[in-house]
Amino acid sequence: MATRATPEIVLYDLACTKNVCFSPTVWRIRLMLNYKQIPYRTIFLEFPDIEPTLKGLGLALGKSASGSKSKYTVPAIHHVPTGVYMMESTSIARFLESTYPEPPVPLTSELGREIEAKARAVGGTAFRNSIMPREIRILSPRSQEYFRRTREAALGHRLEDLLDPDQEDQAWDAVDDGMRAVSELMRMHSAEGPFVLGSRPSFTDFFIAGSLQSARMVDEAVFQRNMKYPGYKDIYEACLPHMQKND
Ligand SMILES: N[C@@H](CCC(=O)N[C@@H](CS)C(=O)NCC(=O)O)C(=O)O
Repeated sequence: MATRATPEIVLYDLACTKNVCFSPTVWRIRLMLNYKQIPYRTIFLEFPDIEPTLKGLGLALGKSASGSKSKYTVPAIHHVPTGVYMMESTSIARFLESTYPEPPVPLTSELGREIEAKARAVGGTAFRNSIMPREIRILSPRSQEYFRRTREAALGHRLEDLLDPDQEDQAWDAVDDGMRAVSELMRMHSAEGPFVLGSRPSFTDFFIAGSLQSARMVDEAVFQRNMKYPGYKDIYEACLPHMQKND
């Protein structure tokens, strides 16, 4: 095993003015790297530099899960010992699990799939609508221009339109029952430990903790909206030791 001083992985992440990881998808991979203690270093890319940089590394686009053409995104990794370059968090997670099997991180489980699907369906829109208009505040001017142009084209309105305090409170109130139900699902094995499957983390825990940590890096109040649900809180706090390296 190489020492910590010899990175085996180069992790391509998203740049922000705080110089920390704030991407939920990159956090999932970072949590795996930290938990498995795989030595790595990070290269932060500005939004408009992601495509040219990853193209320059020879990465090719495939089809996304929905069948549409995918786009260049982070996380991406370079596995130094084998010279492998890879994009897409699920492919990267599979590669890390097979290359570094100890300690194991179960990538899927029936309960995990249910939690991920329900968390996305219940809280996804409120979460995204609270994060997106605040995320732009921690971007550089170049990334801000890219982010505003691409996100406002997709939304069909200005980012700031999402910041109406009453509408935002109403959106979170409307998902309260659903969030409680997902939180209870997360606590199904709480007698054995804080994680979805009990005493040890799985990729679902990293999905949850990664999203919460990314929210925290963007806006503490949005993060706290989630932390009032015990299942989310337990998983986040149990993952904290594996979120110390964030740059
Ligand atoms: N399917 C991708 C999604 C990753 C993703 O959406 N990454 C965002 C950052 S959180 C990105 O790189 N966006 C680039 C862009 O919007 O141009 C994965 O799971 O790896």
